[in-house]
Amino acid sequence: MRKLNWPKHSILVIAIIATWLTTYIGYISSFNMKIDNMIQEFILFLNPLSFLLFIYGIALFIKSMKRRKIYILSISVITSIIMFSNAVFYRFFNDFITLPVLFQTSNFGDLSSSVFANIHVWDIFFFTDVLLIALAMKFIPYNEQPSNQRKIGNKLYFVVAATVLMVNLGLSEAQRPQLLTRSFDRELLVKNIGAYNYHIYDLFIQSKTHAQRALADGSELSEVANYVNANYAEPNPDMFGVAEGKNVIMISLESLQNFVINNEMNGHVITPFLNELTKDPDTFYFNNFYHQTGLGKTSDSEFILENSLYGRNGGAVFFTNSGNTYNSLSEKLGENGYYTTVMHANNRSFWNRDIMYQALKVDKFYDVDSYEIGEGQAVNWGMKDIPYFEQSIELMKEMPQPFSTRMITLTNHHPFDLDEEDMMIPAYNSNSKTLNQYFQTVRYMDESIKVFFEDLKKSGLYDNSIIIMYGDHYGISENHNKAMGMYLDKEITPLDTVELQKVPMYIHIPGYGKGKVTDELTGQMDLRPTILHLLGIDTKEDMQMGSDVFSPDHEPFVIFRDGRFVTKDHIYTQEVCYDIKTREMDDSGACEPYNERATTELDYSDMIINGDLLRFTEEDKE
Ligand code: GP9
Ligand code: MN
Repeated sequence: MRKLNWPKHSILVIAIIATWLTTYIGYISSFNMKIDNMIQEFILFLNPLSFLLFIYGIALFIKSMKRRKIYILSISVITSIIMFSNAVFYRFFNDFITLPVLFQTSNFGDLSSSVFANIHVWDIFFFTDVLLIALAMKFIPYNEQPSNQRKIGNKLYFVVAATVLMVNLGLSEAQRPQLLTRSFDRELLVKNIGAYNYHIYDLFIQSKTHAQRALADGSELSEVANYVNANYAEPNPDMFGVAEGKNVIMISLESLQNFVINNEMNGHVITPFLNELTKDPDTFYFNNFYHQTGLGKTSDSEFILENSLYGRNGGAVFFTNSGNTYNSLSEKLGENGYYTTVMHANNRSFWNRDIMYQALKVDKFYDVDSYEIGEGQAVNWGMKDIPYFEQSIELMKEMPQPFSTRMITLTNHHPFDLDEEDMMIPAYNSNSKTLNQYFQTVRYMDESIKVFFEDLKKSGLYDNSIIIMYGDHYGISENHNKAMGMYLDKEITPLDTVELQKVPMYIHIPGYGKGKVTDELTGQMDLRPTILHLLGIDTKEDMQMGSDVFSPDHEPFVIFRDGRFVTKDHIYTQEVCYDIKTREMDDSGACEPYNERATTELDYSDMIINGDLLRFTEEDKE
């Protein structure tokens, strides 16, 4: 055979290309990732490259040729194993591997046997790169002559690698803003930053959590418990148990803010059904109710409802602390004979729900696979709310009773796109397309709730259920203040911005007859104790930070995740205390005691979560 003169570093280049292509072909053949456009397709193709350039690039620093070859080959084996294990895992769980699942295997039943059942012969494909690299090593001489140019070459190499990473991140950020800070979905992460970078990211998040947990011990719990006990509000005897034994339907109203209720837009009623409901004798409507979510958005609202604890400051607690022990609303309902469920027609891994719901002891998660999305039944983020509600009722009929279900709506989500046939009112006419369309999707959501109530009555489940509905978080951010100001006919101040965080909350008890509109100041943290008390379930021993809104001792005080707060008379924002009535600054020190309490409460909540302190109460129980 004629001896070819292979260029320097041929083996390295072959290794990078072989693993890159194997990974990419692996992506498209073994994972069912939704790609919406050409840019996303390109990102998917590009995303393994930056990691591979870096990791294989380390070989350039290894002087011995033999070791260098061993290193390159080992990397190809490791990357192949990573892709192979993810593919097998995906067949079973429709999700990518995250570290907590490796430690939580008991939750998955007999994982090992299902793993074997999910290995296919053609999975050998994931090792194609290893084979190619081994062949290359056999036939191509890797003879690098030492030269002065080497250092410059190495530098240039890593500049290229960094550039590829930047281009990759730039494109991803444009497609999915806040991807890394919010880390909302494993599939999105893999699609954008690639499987390998995702695992590094996951390792980083999980080890941070792990370290904080390791440092905690049970002694901190008693300090928190003292605070919680001191703030416990006895249930109102008139309300305790009014809905005992009934099914509980909790509806998360996506991005619904309170300003649309009982309001019009250019002469069009925005929420006719929800407006009627405010006057309904079976309904309590809370018009002074705040969301308390942070970066975790919907998932934070779920977390707050389940635990009456705050989400985390710098990320989504659904991702960072899904391995914790909780004493969730679902767990508590389960202990009281309820079949507990969540219904949401989205990808199960979104917000890490599939993993977090196990920690929250939700019996069953009806995700997108439980629904049939027919032609024209999806828009924007996925299944439209009306068919979603219709199909959910059918699923509910099959549930053992009493059941609890948390229903998470989706259509009224940024960017508030809607099909023409679902637009029941025209768009608004401000400079913000987001706000303009918002009114239309809110109107659609209102219709979907009306349909839900009607169908629930037809199903026969209505009389034996209570329905709690609440907005999960804001829909219109401060970026749209100008348009919002035009709609509300005033300039939006920081004080208004706080008040715009009000979301509607309804408690509907069929046959109750004594409902009313109430302006009691309350927030999502109060939902858990309120609901449990309505069902006649005691919460005195629970580590929760909110209090029953019907209790005579309920304190009107709402703390935001970022430290802003609202009291009966004051709002504290941007480190300024405002008088709500006069709308002026109040420097009499009226906010100070509350400020201290707000900091303490947020700190205690963080302590519980970061230290996984509730695991110590579990130990007590045993
Ligand atoms: C997705 C839905 C929306 O499943 O809950 O999440 P959000 O972006 O509102 O947090
Ligand atoms: Mn949401």
